[in-house]
Amino acid sequence: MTFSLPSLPFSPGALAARGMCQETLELHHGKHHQAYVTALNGLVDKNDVLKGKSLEDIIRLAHGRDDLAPVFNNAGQHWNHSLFWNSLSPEGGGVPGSLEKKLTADFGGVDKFKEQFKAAALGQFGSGWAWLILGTEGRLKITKTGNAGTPVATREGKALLVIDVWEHAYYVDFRNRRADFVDNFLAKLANFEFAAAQLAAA
Ligand code: MN3
Repeated sequence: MTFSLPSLPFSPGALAARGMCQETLELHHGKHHQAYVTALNGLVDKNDVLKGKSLEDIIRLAHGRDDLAPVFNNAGQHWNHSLFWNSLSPEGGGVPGSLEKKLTADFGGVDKFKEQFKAAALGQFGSGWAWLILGTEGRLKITKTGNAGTPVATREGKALLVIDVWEHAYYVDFRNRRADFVDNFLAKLANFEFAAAQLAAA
């Protein structure tokens, strides 16, 4: 199987008025994400065991194996970024009623969810990701992963929403201010409609 860069679900300039400029998206999607896809294809092409396998199977197979660390890193980054683009919206920030109800049941309210999500995003030392996940026991939870870490590898549930906290995600728009980037994401960019749809489909 050859992997390819998914199209953005919006035009690259569509988020500029909401705190993520076109340059950020052109670099992040067109250069960073494309580089992970290109590297992954090159690695899979040389490995008969991985050839033809799904992205999820490749991630799980490579997880924890030193000899397949480059495979894991590029496959994880491809999967994580593909979810991240869907976690952004030009109409982001609004929480639909169905998701609000579940966030209230599992976190005590939307604001409490946002506080915990922000704490995870800021508490991730160095590069990584913060996640809203539907756990296997049916409760929502927040996790964080370093570098290319992904809940696909650990099978800890279904990822509903993710924020990329690698510096390349926010340096053009917010410089070193990760907290402002996370606040802006939650207020203006987060595609809670997508998260609600993921939840409904689970
Ligand atoms: Mn990134």
